[in-house]
Amino acid sequence: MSQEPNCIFCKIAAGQIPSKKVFEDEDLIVFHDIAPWAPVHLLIVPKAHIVSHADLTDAHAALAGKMMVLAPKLMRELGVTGGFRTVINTGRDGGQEVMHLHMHVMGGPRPWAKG
Ligand code: DGP
Repeated sequence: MSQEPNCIFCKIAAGQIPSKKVFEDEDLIVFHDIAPWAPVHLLIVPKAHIVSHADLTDAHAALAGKMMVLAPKLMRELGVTGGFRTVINTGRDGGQEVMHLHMHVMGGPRPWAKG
């Protein structure tokens, strides 16, 4: 599993930095965003250090599919019944701040703080 020593999400995936974790398996870790925009705001993060959505290749198709399928499952488990938003910010112009691929999954009753 490729890791970057200075990457905050690699450190969270390795358990070196605490997080409010809701799911983990061999490929993915999911935790609550530290600065939530919505009542439930999760980050679905591959454990491997992939910089952004723009770095995905055909070899990542199963991993990307797993992220997609996990989002509604976790929202259901967390009691989000009214719908949710998924966002992947990509690169500087896409508003990406943490350079380790992650999918935001946001739900819960509106209004939200942003968005
Ligand atoms: P983005 O702009 O898409 O790169 O979003 C990065 C998100 O990561 C942002 O909503 C805040 C969140 N975040 C940054 N550092 C941490 C951290 O140490 N812990 C957690 N749980 N979330 C973090």
